[in-house]
Amino acid sequence: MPLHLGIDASTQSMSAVLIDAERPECALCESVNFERELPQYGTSAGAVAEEENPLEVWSYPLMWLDALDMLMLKLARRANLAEVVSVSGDGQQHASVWLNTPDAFLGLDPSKSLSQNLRPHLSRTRSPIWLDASTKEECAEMAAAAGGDERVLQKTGSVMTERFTGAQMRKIFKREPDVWRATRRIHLNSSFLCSALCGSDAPVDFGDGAGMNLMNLSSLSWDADMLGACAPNAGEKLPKLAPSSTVAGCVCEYFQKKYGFSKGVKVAIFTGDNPSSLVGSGDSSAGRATVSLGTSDTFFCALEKFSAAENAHIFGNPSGGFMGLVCFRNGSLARERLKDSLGIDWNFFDGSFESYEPRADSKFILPFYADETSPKLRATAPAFFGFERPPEKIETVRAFIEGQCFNMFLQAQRLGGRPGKITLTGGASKSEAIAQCLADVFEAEIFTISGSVNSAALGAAMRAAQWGGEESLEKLEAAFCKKSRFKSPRKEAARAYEKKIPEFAKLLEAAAKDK
Ligand code: XUL
Repeated sequence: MPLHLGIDASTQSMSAVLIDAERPECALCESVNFERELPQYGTSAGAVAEEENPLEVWSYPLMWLDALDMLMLKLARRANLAEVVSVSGDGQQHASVWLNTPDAFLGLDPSKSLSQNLRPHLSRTRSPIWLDASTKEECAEMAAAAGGDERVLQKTGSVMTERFTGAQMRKIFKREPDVWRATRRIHLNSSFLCSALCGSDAPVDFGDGAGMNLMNLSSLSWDADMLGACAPNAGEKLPKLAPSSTVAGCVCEYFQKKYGFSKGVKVAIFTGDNPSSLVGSGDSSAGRATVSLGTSDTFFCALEKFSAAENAHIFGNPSGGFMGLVCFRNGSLARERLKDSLGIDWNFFDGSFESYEPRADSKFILPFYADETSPKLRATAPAFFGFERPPEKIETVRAFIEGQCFNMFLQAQRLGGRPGKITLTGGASKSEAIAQCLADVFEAEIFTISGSVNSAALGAAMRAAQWGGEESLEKLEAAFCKKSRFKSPRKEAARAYEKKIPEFAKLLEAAAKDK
């Protein structure tokens, strides 16, 4: 049976899913949790924050390599890896890996571990990751050098963003000149792991490359102005850019000898975790969107054309074209704080839309407990508007959820189009209240994914099957992205919200101005 392997290198763990396109029910999943299974690195949920400056957050490339060895060992115990015909993967976006040579991956020795093989080639043992927010100064410098925020947005699909790799590279160039000089290759987490797998220097795909503020989304190449704004010789240190459909090579001898892979197993280049989730959620084509409700909430959707949008990030869509992503900092943590402050439980929270008929009144909550990124505003507590008396608990919950959904709708609208179908994923995706409110606010059908496979890892396995194994995306989506309809929009509620949303937008705008 030809099997396709997807590897998802996320922040807290590395997971694998092995699929057979003819037998979708038999997907095999394995995972390595960084904090628990690789305690020697001392990470907390896969990351380390600097004690004196918690804005600085990193992880360890050697830990990721140890996890890859561990994951392969676990897989080899449960499956015959000689049956794998193609592999692909994805990684947390923005994280950079610093190497003293692009040839580091050649001739990996199977008598040693991956980390032993590659340790001598790291010019820096730490990898700044997406949780790092320490590059405010470098963002300002790069924006100024490249002609201002708007120009950077139009070129790279995002304004200068602290966690993005370009600003992180500039920071290391400024503060660690020896490291900068010694470095001849800067990989992303995704292209680094792909390189290890095929034993050669792999390209960065358009999906993950767009998360660096260095790629020009019109020409799909490294942008000379952005590279110039970043640091001297930055371009020479980066891998090539390539479409996500590129086959980088074959699984190298290291994995053949150690874990039983066959010769000639194709490796489709890795992408970022969000682009991979777009594929794994079955939302690769325009007109649909995914809402992931997690620590922070994200909204993302496929876009046919590149069009920059304020507060959004545009990345390459692995299936062709682009994708827009909006990230909301006040997600599950904000909902949890509301629940705790009201002394209610999740059943009360989730049941709050049962027999609720929204009216077009002017009662609103701006649902932010902390500074928000979309839109950019400062906040420490939710703000109440239009309530004559302190609201009942249930009223508070409803207005809070409405506030989150109104904001998501307003920010998502900037990406153009209106999704008729939304797939809900993430921890809070079972919430009846949030699902109903999203359905009414977006006037969209809400679906949840039937299987329990993590959507990024599944997307990676689907990409392996598509580009390395020649399966069609349509067939893969029909087999692996089965969804159930969860909630439908209600006409009356949608009409009420149509009136309320412009009023909410004004309150939001005023709050953002005050920042
Ligand atoms: C996206 C982002 C995160 C990471 C980790 O811009 O920073 O979603 O990809 O999941």
